[in-house]
Amino acid sequence: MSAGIEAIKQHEIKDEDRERKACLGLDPAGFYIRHPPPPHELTSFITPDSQLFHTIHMGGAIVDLDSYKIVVDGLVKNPLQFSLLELKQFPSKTITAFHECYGSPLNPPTTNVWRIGNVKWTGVPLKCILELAQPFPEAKFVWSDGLDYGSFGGVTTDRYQKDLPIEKAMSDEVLLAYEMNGSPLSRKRGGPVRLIAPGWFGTNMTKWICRISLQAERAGGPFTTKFYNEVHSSGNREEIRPVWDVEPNSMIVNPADGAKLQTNEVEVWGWAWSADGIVEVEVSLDEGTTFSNAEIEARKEFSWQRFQYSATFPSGSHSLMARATSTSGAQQPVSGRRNHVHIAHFTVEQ
Ligand SMILES: Nc1nc2c(c(=O)[nH]1)N[C@H]1C(S)=C(S)[C@@H](COP(=O)(O)O)O[C@H]1N2
Ligand SMILES: [Mo]
Repeated sequence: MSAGIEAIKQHEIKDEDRERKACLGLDPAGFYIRHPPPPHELTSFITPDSQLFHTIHMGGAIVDLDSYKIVVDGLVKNPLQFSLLELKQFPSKTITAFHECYGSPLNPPTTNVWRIGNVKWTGVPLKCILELAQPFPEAKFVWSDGLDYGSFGGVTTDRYQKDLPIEKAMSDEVLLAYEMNGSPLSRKRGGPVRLIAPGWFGTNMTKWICRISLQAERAGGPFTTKFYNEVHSSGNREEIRPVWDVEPNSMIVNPADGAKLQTNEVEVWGWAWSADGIVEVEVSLDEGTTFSNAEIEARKEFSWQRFQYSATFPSGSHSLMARATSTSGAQQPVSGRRNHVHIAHFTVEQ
């Protein structure tokens, strides 16, 4: 262990948190965001690691593989723990899923950030592990702890901690993943193991996961209370909505915003996604007065879906809008929310 890492590892670990001893320290870079490339560069169905955004709040955990284990406890009949090698003994599953960051919880976004990609995760369904642990009926939430700790937004915490309602945790798609796009998870991606909750925002997918705890209530740490809750007002009622499932969203890949085209025949295409899948994408060439249906590909597991609209455009400037509707009927708003429609301007110079 380098002297630098030792210096950073200052916090005390209590005996009941023994699994946290596998954390050798945090990446000294601390808070880390890597922004995605502009939409017109995200041309590949599977986003390579080099193009995928990153969000790390307090610093990436440096993990000692020899002592690394995941503990399962709380409201379970059969508490257990396992190493990475033991986890790999369970049947694995690979799921293609879009991966989206909500944006900063300090200043919840009202404009679209398109921090999005689409990747393949491989790991063990969390359900297999929970079935072994046998949750009591009172267990309503599954808390997940990461090995990272520190300060974010003026709050100090001894762990990154999130929660999933038991119904989502027991779904077939939630994984304890150890690979992304066929390669072992890198340290920055949360290796050796992270939680994956396809269809839900990235914030729920705890990296460097070291504890899974079944509980009757939502988790009480800052990342589930102070951060990552949206307040919706309807009439004089205020409703708190955790940042969980992803609302319909879409992105125009072609033509690029600002493109100057030498042809009238344009294949408009892009990606659309939501927790429950997209059933319709419409395209508007008159700023939302009239819409035409685009063709849309079926979703593969929890992937994003390609839409396409081919048309002949006259010479001159054009404004192009795409709007997605999800299975539940929810539709992207034109403005005001983080999932508002994408507009690309382009010119036909032919
Ligand atoms: N332990 C831990 N897990 C975490 C985070 C974190 O800071 N610490 N960031 C979350 C957020 S907000 C997002 S969007 C995703 C980003 O995952 P990626 O950087 O591997 O793409 O990880 C989530 N899991
Ligand atoms: Mo995020």
